[in-house]
Amino acid sequence: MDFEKLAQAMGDLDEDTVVEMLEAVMEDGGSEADKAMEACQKGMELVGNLFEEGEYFVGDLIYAGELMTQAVEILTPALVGSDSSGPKTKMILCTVKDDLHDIGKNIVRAMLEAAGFDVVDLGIDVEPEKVVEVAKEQNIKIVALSGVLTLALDSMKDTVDAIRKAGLDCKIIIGGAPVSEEACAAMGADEWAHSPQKTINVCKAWAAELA
Ligand code: B12
Repeated sequence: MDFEKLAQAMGDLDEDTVVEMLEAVMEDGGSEADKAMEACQKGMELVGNLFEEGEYFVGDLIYAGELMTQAVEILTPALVGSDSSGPKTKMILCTVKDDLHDIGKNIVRAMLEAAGFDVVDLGIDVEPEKVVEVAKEQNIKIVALSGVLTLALDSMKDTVDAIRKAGLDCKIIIGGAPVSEEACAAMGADEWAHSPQKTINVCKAWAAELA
């Protein structure tokens, strides 16, 4: 499979080629689904660059979002695997306030669920107070915050502050393109990740500590 071609087709928003190539990837059960997902994300970067250069407009971003969602739906069965033995640990996942991007969050949710977590997905543009309210009500000890915009770092910090101020004993992981070790340290989160796999490893270790 020519993954460069897939990334380019994604960047060109060429739905027919993308779907045809992804279906070909899934023919053997999806042994190369992770590489296909990487190529699709690379394609989204191309879209982002063209948007910055003024070649693409918001309508193209919306269409890119729909195409990426379709790609994720095709690939997810092969990506998630399943390891849902044992009791399920409940956790919160959401995209933080002022950020409407949810494709990455949805991938992380599918993978956490397949890894055996009971994920309370609060959706997008979620106020810090909502996270605190649900964590209190449902006695949740693990919170994962997603954000794609640079601005999301401020909302993440507000959410971490609100959780700490409420005195909740929660472990917090932040994820998405703008997060980094420095951002994590600066806002007082417990961990950060770009890849869903790291999130799963970290949350599993926390769940074991809590058990
Ligand atoms: C599709 C898209 C949209 C769609 C989103 C649809 C949807 N349902 O999500 C729509 C049209 C809504 C949109 C809107 C906007 N967008 Co937009 N969008 C994109 C685009 C092209 C792709 C995003 C995407 O889905 N990527 C694929 C997913 C799979 O990747 P991901 O989100 O990074 O997630 C992965 C990891 O980050 C990680 N991850 C994600 N979440 C979490 C959480 C945890 C806990 C962990 C551990 C890991 C993790 O795992 C995922 C899988 O590997 C990006 C370009 C890019 N390079 O990403 C721009 C981009 C993010 N958008 C951008 C902008 C500017 C906007 C707008 C402001 C445009 C406008 N003028 O209106 C608005 C903002 C709206 C808002 N308030 O949020 C900029 C952000 C710039 C910045 N640094 O802040 C980007 C980078 C484009 C660019 N280069 O300019 N957008």
